Amino acid sequence: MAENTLGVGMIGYAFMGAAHSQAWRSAGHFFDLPATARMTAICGRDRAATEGAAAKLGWESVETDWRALLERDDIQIIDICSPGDTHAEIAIAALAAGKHVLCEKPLSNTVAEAELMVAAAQQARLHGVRSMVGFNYRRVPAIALARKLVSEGRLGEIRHVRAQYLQDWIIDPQFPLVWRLQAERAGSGALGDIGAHIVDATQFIVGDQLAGVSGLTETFVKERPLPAASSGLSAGTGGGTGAVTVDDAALFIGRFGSGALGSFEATRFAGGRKNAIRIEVNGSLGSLAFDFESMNELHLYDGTAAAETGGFTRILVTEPEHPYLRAWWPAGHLIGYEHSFTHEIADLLTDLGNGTDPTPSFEEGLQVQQVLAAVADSAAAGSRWQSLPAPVAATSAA
Ligand code: SOE
Repeated sequence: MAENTLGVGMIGYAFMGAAHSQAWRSAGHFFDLPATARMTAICGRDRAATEGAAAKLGWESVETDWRALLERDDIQIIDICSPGDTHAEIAIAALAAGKHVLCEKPLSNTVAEAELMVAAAQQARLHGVRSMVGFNYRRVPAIALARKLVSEGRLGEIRHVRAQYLQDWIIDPQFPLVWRLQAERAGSGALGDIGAHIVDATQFIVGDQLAGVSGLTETFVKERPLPAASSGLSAGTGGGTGAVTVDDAALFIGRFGSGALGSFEATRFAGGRKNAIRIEVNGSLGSLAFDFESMNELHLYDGTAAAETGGFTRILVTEPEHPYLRAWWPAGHLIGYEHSFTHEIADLLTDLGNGTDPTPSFEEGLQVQQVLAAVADSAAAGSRWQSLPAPVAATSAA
């Protein structure tokens, strides 16, 4: 392979596998990167289906056992796009085998697993083997711009952080019991799947972590039809029903280290909301507001401006000065959801090419897992306040 070409082995070919494949295909064509990715192998349990995915998504070869990826000398990066119950075993083994790891969110299904993954990442880092968690919404330019404006003090002292992640794909009680609705596969429901995103994105924007939370969760539909065996659930399913073992919705409040107050809502039962991420931050000098359904816009309120002309300003985040945008189109030509993954892969390859550690780190993924667990514990204890431990700092290579 050419100088600084890194072979990628990806596990999984569903929604995230397709989103990552698009990013592996495109990142090097839009960003000048110090390392080049080669889409060497895609892995899935069913050979025929995986061969179809390889042809469709642009992968050179197929494996049906993820362990085979770790034994290949033509693979330097492992990209984990499989359900959360697989993350820890694969990531820990891949890091020990000297492979860099990109792991989809949430990092794992439990804090205990995440702690083992952090230990493996810290050990691997000593040998220049690096790791990253796939919180892609950090790489939406408007969210990256929001972080920049907060870090420059444009909002002053942060007082409120308000975030929602609203979906409605399982409102129908006849929607089958897919893996995301099974605790042993997904860990939790809306809380870990989409709540993780707003925890990470808001902490990223304000540059601060939650210090304590109180929450409540609900499972509105407690039994669902078992899906066909092809869904990946236990063989022979199909006909009959099974218990939903995760939350359908989670609401929680929190206090950040700075004293700012946070309110969060993650639900799959907001009828009519397909993938609505809404974030508003209020500070002593101003506010900002983001809505993923208008993902190329950021609304900024400058509290220091004259009242006569005051109010929220709509920033169209498509200028070359805006994060990532120089790689794309002239101002005003919008970008989409898939670009956040291209930015994620571009940043990963930049770090791997430069020998620096990608973010978010596994330590940041662990901290999100701790928040999720604290919300779940609070909900189980009748919404009792749960304090959070100080975040584990990402080690640098020795
Ligand atoms: C399902 O809720 C899902 O695919 C999440 O798993 C993704 O992380 C989110 O970006 C879109 O919705």
